[in-house]
Amino acid sequence: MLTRIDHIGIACFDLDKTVEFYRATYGFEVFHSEVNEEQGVREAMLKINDTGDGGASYLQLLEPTREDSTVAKWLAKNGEGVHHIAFGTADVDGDAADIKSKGVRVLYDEPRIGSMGSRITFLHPKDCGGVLTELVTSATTTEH
Ligand code: CMX
Ligand code: CO
Repeated sequence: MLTRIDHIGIACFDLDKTVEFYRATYGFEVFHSEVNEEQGVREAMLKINDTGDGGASYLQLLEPTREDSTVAKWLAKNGEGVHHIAFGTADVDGDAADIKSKGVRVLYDEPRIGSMGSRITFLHPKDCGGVLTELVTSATTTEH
């Protein structure tokens, strides 16, 4: 069951500059940052609020680390902006299988590693009304 907005993914050319915009404008601080080589991103997670399922909602600011990454390709085509949304679930495997059975393309056969050791998969934007949609099970067990 999808129980929260886990994050909104925002693509940018300059992560440090974008982090500073969110700090100066809204007062949001970086909760966590990392490089995910598999996804080809350097990212900062800004925690906005805790959620009723024991998880939290974040903004995920994304800067590409290489030209052939999905985010670099998207930025070249669209410029900076909202890249994807992510729903949180305690069971990414079960929810992905359930959604796949409804005819929506799930991009990975098995969930991969996302922010903060979470397990993630994606739904094809062409099957989701133009919205690239991620499913996330966080590494923390508090939501179970
Ligand atoms: N949102 C909405 N539509 C998108 C999109 C996005 N983020 N990215 C691509 N599309 C659309 C394109 O506009 C294009 O549509 P048209 O054919 O109408 O022009 C179509 O999808 C195909 O796009 P493409 O540029 O040819 O890109 P690819 O098919 O090579 O890749 C996708 C698209 C979704 C398969 C790829 O972006 C992907 O695998 N995404 C999942 C991984 C990811 O995004 N990782 C970064 C974030 C990591 C994290 O959140 O932790
Ligand atoms: Co994401």
